[in-house]
Amino acid sequence: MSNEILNYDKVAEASLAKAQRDGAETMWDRRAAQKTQCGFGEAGVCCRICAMGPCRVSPVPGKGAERGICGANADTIVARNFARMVAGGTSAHSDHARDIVHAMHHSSAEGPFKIRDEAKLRRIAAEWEIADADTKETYALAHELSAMALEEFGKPFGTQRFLKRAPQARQDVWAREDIAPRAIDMEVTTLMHSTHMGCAADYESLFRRGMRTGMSDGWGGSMIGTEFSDIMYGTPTARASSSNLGVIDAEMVNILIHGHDPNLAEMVVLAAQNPEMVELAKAKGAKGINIVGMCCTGNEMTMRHGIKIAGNFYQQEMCIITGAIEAVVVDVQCIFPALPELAKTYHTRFISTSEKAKISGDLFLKFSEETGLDNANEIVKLAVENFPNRDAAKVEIPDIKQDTMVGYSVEEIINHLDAVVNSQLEDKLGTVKPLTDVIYAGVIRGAAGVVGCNNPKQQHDYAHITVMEELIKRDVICVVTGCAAQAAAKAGLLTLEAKERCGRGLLEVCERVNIPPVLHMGSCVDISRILHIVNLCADVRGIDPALLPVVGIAPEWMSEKAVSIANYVVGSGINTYLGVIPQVLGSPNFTKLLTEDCQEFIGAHFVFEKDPIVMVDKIMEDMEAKRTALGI
Ligand code: BF8
Ligand code: SF4
Repeated sequence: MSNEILNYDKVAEASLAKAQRDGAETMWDRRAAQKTQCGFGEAGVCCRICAMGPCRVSPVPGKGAERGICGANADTIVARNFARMVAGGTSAHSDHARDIVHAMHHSSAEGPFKIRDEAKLRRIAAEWEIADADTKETYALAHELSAMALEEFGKPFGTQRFLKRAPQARQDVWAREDIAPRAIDMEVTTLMHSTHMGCAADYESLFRRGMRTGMSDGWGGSMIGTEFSDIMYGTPTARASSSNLGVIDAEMVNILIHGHDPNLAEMVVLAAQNPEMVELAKAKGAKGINIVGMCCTGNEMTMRHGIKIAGNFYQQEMCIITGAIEAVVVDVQCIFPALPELAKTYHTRFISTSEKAKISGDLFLKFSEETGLDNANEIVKLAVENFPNRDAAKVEIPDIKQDTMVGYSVEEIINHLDAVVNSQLEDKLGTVKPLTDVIYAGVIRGAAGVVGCNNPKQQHDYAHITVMEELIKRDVICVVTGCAAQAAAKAGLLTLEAKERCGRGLLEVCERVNIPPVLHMGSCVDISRILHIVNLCADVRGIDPALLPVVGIAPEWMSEKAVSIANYVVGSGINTYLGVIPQVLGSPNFTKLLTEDCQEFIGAHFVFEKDPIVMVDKIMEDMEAKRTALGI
């Protein structure tokens, strides 16, 4: 086991030492067992798309086989593999969104699935041009809107409805380059078809089709996921929470909710508030029920309820290793298949709930929109009844937690801006103009969206935190989602006090607007919130977002979803910096297309840079060049 990679993390070392004592296997043992990773796979030049293969071509031109059996060269193979990652990522985000829309379809005044933000329901309905959006009965409108949203996945004609949120200049680029996404399922299907054996072989064409598919994620699935979750469960507002493994409470029944989809988690939180359940917990010797969150489910629940954040992606095993988790409840995505086996080392029950992500080894309890609250009640009861089985000798919870502020939706950021600029006026301005004013005035130099996962190719959280700390020092405001947001929470960057770690300009903005310099905007589907606010800023200024000094950054990404995100962020005109190099270097042509050539036709490009300090230097150059071009 290599601990070198974990030196930066304050909890990992003790946690992994405990794992060894308990005889529990972790990702670090499995990583060591992998030995050296495959160089062909790393370069993206291994193809197993048909059964004549697998074929692997040389990652170094002129050395070894240059073509697979069918004649596909490195450019085609790399481009196809990359495109298939986009298809995987887009389908994950979008299928999650579909589940949210289904839940809205089942919403009613009597049932557990309710409309919590009626104003937003009416706003989106009006945006989608539903007649009488302001007067229709709430649930009739919700059902009409959800039926329309389901069509966004499979409609035979037209493009995604939310594209109109972008300024005309950006919409023109999409039309010209044919990357305005059609129905989401259609984009994924077309891309899987194009990457089938014997279909597209032109690497640039594959890139463009991949980008259009990614766009159907950002402007389709993810945006629908965000907006419809807000309508159903409430638009997030700023609130306090706490983060890191220390939020697990030795005296309570601890339930870890992990995954992505708020449907399940919302019901579990509701069930845990049931006084009967709390009484049962007390009867079993606990002080109560403590729900803690992990990964994007954690983000969804902290944004809306202040649920404590147990940690990010790497910490899923460490939570169980504390010996104090009664149940791990999961839905979809980013869940290690190793968890049920690890749970057996302790008393922990592992409960998977989605047929899309059935993980064998312990209990599968199917969650559905029809029976959601009953399912959640069963899960919470099972956890509570498991409390007496805890082995006190195996309980060791790191005494590390950090206060944090979360919940900065676009609406909440605008509320904060309004509170400062407009304190003298009766009417709210309701615009992001003050934000663009401070950027144009140079008080802050630009804005960065820092997002994505953990990856053992980077030290845990080191790249995230270094990038954020360096940016705020240089007066760049950061917005964060996903596991990057949880890294920021643990490092104390999501606090009002973090202003002391900023440059003078950003410090002043934080003081006046009463915000942290790093703003928690939610889960990974909520990168759509970042897209939205950037486009509102561009709109206010009447320009293409590609001209603004803003960047996207994924310092430690690992998932296919991240590849999809990078594609739609670049497609939206925002340069995107990746701290883990994608598996494309086996094709210098494709690499050049991503890092240089696509600038010509999309107005943005990818940057690969492993060193977070060098990355920030590059970002500052990028932002200053944009400022100069804007004449600001
Ligand atoms: O969607 S950041 S490890 S949890 S993929 Fe997964 Fe990555 Fe975390 Fe959320 Ni996003
Ligand atoms: Fe080999 Fe071509 Fe089949 Fe890929 S598609 S496995 S390169 S024969």
